[in-house]
Amino acid sequence: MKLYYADTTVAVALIIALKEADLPCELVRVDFAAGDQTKPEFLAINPRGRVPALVTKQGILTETGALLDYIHALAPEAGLVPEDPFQAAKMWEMMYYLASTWHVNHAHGGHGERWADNKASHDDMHRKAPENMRACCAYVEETLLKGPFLLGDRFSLADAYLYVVSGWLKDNKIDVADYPKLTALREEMEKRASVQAVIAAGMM
Ligand SMILES: N[C@@H](CCC(=O)N[C@@H](CS)C(=O)NCC(=O)O)C(=O)O
Repeated sequence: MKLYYADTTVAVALIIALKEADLPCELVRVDFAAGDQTKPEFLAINPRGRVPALVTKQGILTETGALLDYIHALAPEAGLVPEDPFQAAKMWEMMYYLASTWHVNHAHGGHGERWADNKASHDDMHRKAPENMRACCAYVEETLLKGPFLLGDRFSLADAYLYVVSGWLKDNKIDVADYPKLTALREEMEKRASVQAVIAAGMM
């Protein structure tokens, strides 16, 4: 398998999950600063110009949630998804929330051009993003996150996802210390070899 990723992006959650599952995978860094995600070579992999993209023997897969589920399916013995159906659904609840709301709210802060053409509109979205991200943090902190991991004492795929996207809060000038459970999750994650490896590689 070959995973296309860029540093600090949601694709790093896949790298953490691959390490947790002990699955071999070639990593291909897409240089966003050089605009490699917009070049024909990468668009042939993912025409939307986004990471992550995973090349498998059967074809190419995109979308973080689908890829995380694929990693679990390849290595169920790693126990990255709870066996209990309710607990598994709680994990998916967080992952769908991160994909559909957290990630999208964050993107409004720096990628207003995806939704509007006028600079004034981009500036307005940029100003509004911290408020929306604070609402996301409060919802995760007060409603979803049990602590220290999402589901309590056991690690699951959603923790890798939340760890990576909560690293983006500094872009919104939000101090994660304002959210004690989120802070505890980040500390717990940073004790894991998988996370230490991505930090050491400069991916976070
Ligand atoms: N829905 C996709 C979103 C992927 C996505 O937007 N990735 C960002 C990085 S976090 C990206 O590739 N951005 C390209 C760019 O900014 O040009 C997923 O969850 O995998």
